[in-house]
Amino acid sequence: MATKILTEHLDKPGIETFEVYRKHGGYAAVEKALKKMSPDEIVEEVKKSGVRGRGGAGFPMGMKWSFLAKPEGVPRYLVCNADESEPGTFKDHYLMKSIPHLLIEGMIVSSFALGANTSFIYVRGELMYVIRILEKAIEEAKNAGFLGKNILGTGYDLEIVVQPGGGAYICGEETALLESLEGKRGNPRNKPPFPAVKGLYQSPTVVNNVESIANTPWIVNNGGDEYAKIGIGRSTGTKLISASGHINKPGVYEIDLGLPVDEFLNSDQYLGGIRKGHYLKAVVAGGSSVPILPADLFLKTANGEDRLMSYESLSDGGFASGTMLGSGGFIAMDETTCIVRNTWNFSRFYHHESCGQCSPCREGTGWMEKVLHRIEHGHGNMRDIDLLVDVAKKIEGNTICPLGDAAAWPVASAIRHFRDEFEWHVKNPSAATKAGAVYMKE
Ligand code: L3W
Ligand code: SF4
Repeated sequence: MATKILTEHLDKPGIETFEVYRKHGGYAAVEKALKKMSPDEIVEEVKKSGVRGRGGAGFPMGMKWSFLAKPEGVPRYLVCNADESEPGTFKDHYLMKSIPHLLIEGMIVSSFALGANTSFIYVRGELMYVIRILEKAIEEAKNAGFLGKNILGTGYDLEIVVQPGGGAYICGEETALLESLEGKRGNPRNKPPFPAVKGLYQSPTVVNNVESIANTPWIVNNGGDEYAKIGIGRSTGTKLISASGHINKPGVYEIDLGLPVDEFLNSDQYLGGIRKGHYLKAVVAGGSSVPILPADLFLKTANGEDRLMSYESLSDGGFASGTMLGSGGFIAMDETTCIVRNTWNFSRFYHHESCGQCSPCREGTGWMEKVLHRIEHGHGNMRDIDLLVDVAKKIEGNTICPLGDAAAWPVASAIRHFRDEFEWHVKNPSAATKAGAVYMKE
């Protein structure tokens, strides 16, 4: 039986309103945290839960909180990263529009734990209607005494500000987001210093993803130990997965971490299998930034074990035969997918979204896009395939922010696992450029 931490009440009519959310136990965590717990006790519960950042990096949330510097007289900030722009990822959007008070409740509990009196939710600018939903939820919470001055008579003050982003993918990178929040161009900063030491306005700041923060009310209500019982190993709790592609039941699913990928893909409770008459060719499990895997390697690890939906199992085998859970943007591709075209498409995205600060990313993403374009359009040669591998290698690990790696990995992994398809494009330019033409392995 799947655990429902974030989605339990989504089927309740009117759950987006304060009244209905409260009727179903909402804001109990705020009462408990502010009246019965100290900030350090909340941090301790989050540490015990083992919950890891749900935005893509999977960094332990409690550890990040405990890194927050606390210099005397300097304000601290909590910033919620709701700039969800990763191709294939749409779970934060779904959560915020369906149950906005869960995020607001999580923001209050987390801000209290971190000692923040002003907190921000930076929402991708295209989601204006979600911004209005969040602003309404904040107003309702304020009217009920859960936000503003002297919350529930405890002496704790908190304001939450919703800030629309400007539509740049790079502003989802935490330091670019902080620059943008300060009113500047969203260029990532060099790290260290990490935001926990010097973040917004050079003050200590925690940046957490929407889903991460939405887990905190449950952790406060039930305790970190209970949370840690869900999941597998160091992949504790549940995870929202945005599922798309050639599956029967696309959508957002809350799964217990550790669910076998075969069950997730093929059971009726989840994705319902690949569309009728087709079979799985490849999977991108964690958003476009993670390595692509062919179906056989996706279902079983290199050791022949069943692959699980967990941070560890998905990355088993490193980049030779593994991938990453990332942000949980699960894209299934059947045999009608052209891997070269798909890789070119991802490359186009990263080239367009590169901020241009560092040469390996600025130039490398452009070169990869150009070379992939010519292979896809029948003008490539065999040396181009190795050139792509070489450019990807030169980007990886040599840039200010992870966008460089995110651009390199899909290209490197596509060539590693589907080299014959790239070669087929070069050898058969007229066949490859025909509308709908796809390489079929003999
Ligand atoms: C204090 C230290 N803090 C690390 C903090 C750091 C950050 C977090 C993780 O990239 C990935 C990227 C995308 N003292 C610290 C410390 N921290 N050491 O921990 O840091 P990091 O550098 O591992 O990752 P990141 O920069 O947060 C995120 C991948 O996620 N991704 C992203 C997709 C985008 C979305 C979206 O649109 N919503 O999810 C998908 O795979 O490629 O690798 O907070 O400050 N010593
Ligand atoms: Fe900008 Fe790319 Fe460098 Fe990130 S890696 S700072 S996006 S140029």
